[in-house]
Amino acid sequence: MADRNDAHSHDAQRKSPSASRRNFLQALAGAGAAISFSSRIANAQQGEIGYWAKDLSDAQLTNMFSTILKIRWYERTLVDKMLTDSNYRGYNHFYVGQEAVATGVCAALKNTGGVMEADLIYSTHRPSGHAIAKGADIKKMAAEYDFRATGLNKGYAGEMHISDKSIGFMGADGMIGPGPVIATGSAFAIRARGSKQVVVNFGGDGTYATPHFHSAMNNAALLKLPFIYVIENNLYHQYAHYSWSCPMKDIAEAAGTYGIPGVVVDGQDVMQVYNAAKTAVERARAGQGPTLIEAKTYRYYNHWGAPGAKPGELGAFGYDPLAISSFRPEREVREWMTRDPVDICRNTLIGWKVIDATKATAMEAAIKQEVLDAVAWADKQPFCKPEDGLKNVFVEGSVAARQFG
Ligand SMILES: Cc1ncc(C[n+]2csc(CCOP(=O)(O)OP(=O)(O)O)c2C)c(N)n1
Ligand SMILES: [Mg+2]
Repeated sequence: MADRNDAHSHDAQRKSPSASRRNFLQALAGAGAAISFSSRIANAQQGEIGYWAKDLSDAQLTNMFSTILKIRWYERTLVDKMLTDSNYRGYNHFYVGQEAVATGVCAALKNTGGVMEADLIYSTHRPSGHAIAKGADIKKMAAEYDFRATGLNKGYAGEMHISDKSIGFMGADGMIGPGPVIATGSAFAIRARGSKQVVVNFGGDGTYATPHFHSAMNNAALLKLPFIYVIENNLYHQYAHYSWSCPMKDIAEAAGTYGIPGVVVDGQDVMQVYNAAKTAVERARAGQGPTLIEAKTYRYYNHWGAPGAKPGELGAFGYDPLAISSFRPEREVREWMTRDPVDICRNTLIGWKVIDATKATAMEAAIKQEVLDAVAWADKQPFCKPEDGLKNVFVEGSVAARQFG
């Protein structure tokens, strides 16, 4: 595990931290370009990616690692809970393996100030990573996932509809498709209002096959909206390989159809994701319109819940009883696990001398404990009262009928 990033960390260990960080980024950008760009996308994006990560402070970089760890342990804790605690009422779609995508994107965004100031993100049916990276409170999330009255959304959202407007986390979405249309509507409102916010829509590879993807991209391009579509291509939608519904190797190629930049990044490497997201955010804030980012990534668990997983062990293998047959070989899961986003970020930061191995290990232990405490707190929270079920559905009080102002 420690040697996996030797190619990256080797240089870094011999030179000064800043020089090695630069070298690393150049090597990384070169490698990224080699695997990432095809046809006209290459012309649109090469040289535009920028080496933004080098401008981050040590504190910001450490924070990225902390976020990746928080997502990882929040979810691993809930995997174990689903396997061992029959009282747990949550049903979760785990994001483990994809942590670097949400973390890298949200590190490039403004995450405070509510809906009128923060950058906005629209999430999916696999929302934990997006919510945590945007800054949601994991205690309230854990309570919400178990439908407790003190949860982030008073226990009526669960995982599938969780949201937190105060940080610009506009919500999970159980429907595959419509999210980007709503998100481009937000981007249109932002442009009309003249604020400098940016809207990010996260979607899986499955969303490429929906009309909403193309409608959103077309309108965002036509209207030059401050909009970023992040496709998390984890190779499968439920139990179908993405090539069954997308004729191209890279979904990002679709950007060419709409005349906007499309970029492919290694979704296991938070720095690559951050670089691409930061470039897209700068472009959107400058009024130059949308970008499509495709992050190549992988989920370690099955589509839904914890079938095939064992308590205390990372990943789920073998048959998923919900699938008709084994939809992915065990060796594919294990191969992706050798490019783990936690390890890659950890090794990068150690190579850059931002943290050392002792600190990295201590951070992981502290975060694991923080998550265990959050889930223990959630377990003690009250359940929702049935008579409260119809509260918070409609606006209470008076609402003026008006078109403007
Ligand atoms: C409109 C609609 N059709 C079908 C489903 C059932 N469904 C839930 S998740 C999913 C696959 C999503 O795949 P992808 O977008 O690649 O995201 P991933 O699960 O891989 O993160 C499907 C088909 C749904 N939720 N909504
Ligand atoms: Mg997918």
